Amino acid sequence: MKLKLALLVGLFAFGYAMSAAAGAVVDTDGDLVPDQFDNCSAVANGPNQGTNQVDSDLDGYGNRCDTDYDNSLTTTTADFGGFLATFGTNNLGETDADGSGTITTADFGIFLGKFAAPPGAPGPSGLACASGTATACTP
Ligand SMILES: [Ca+2]
Ligand SMILES: [Ca+2]
Ligand SMILES: [Ca+2]
Ligand SMILES: [Ca+2]
Repeated sequence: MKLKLALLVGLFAFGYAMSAAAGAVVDTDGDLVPDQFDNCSAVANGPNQGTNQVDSDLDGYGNRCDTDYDNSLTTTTADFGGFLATFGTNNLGETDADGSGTITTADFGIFLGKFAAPPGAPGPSGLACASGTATACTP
């Protein structure tokens, strides 16, 4: 009898541990958006940040981690040209990396971060449909 009880308690503990692991929500950047729904899974761009998942070119990578404006999968001087063309404007496109509504030196700092680390690929993104190309990502 005692053995059966111990076995039942053991199974319950095992089942509880497994269900807790299965329900675990991973949010690598701690921005309140779980990784599998986060279009910048390594950079905070959730509800408490101005960007909140904004992805102007719909490629599955949020503006906050996508400085590849021409969708070449690298961040180059060609992308810098795209940035310069909008600098100082109220363009609400993808060069507005921080979602402030104006293209400023803060956005340039984010651009430089990617540019200085070749290839400066967009992402990472937790969305399965993220392509980094002109193909729209519809989760
Ligand atoms: Ca997140
Ligand atoms: Ca994020
Ligand atoms: Ca994007
Ligand atoms: Ca590019």
